[in-house]
Amino acid sequence: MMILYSGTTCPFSHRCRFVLYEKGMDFEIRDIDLYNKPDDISVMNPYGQVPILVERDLILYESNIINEYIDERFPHPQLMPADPVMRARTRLFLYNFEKELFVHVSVLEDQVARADEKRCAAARSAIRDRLSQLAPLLAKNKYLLGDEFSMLDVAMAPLLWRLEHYGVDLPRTAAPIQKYAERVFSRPAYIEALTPSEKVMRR
Ligand SMILES: N[C@@H](CCC(=O)N[C@@H](CS)C(=O)NCC(=O)O)C(=O)O
Repeated sequence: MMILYSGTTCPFSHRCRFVLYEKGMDFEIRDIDLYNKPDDISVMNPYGQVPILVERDLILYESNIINEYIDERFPHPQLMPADPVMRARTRLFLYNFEKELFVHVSVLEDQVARADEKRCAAARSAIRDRLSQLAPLLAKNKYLLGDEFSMLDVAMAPLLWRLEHYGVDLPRTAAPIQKYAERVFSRPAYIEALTPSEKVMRR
């Protein structure tokens, strides 16, 4: 059985919980207190971070790597596109999201960095600008890749859920993003994957 070491408010762990529930297989989630990390976290992940996935002698970290493994191990419903060209494009998008959005999310999540108001303000404004660029795409498409829900939606959802919590206000022109977010948030697996601390992040 797969075991996921997860932070109850961690957006990256949230991605992996979302995929586990989408797949509907047997797994165990172990909540990790990030203010008092057990020693074995740094043994399993040299960067000392969650999420971590353990399955027998396989230990994985990095949310997108974990999610691709779960997707290949349990192919239904398939979250990475079947076509190699689309798969490659999806990986590139995932990479862009990390470089252009989640690098700023990490500032807002980091216990030291988030005490620096200037850094946080810069992170909020970068998130707002980059997300707003997705509005025209989401005005046309049901999901980030088109009609089908995919790994890109999984990767993005935890950030959209936390916008208010992070103090990021989207401009009015970003209404298609809010509509898209509600579509993803209404998925049964999304609701099941939320921890009690995440449930109260949004009114
Ligand atoms: N790039 C990593 C980021 C993981 C991450 O930043 N995890 C944070 C919690 S949200 C963490 O474990 N922080 C504890 C620490 O760095 O000591 C991923 O996608 O899995």
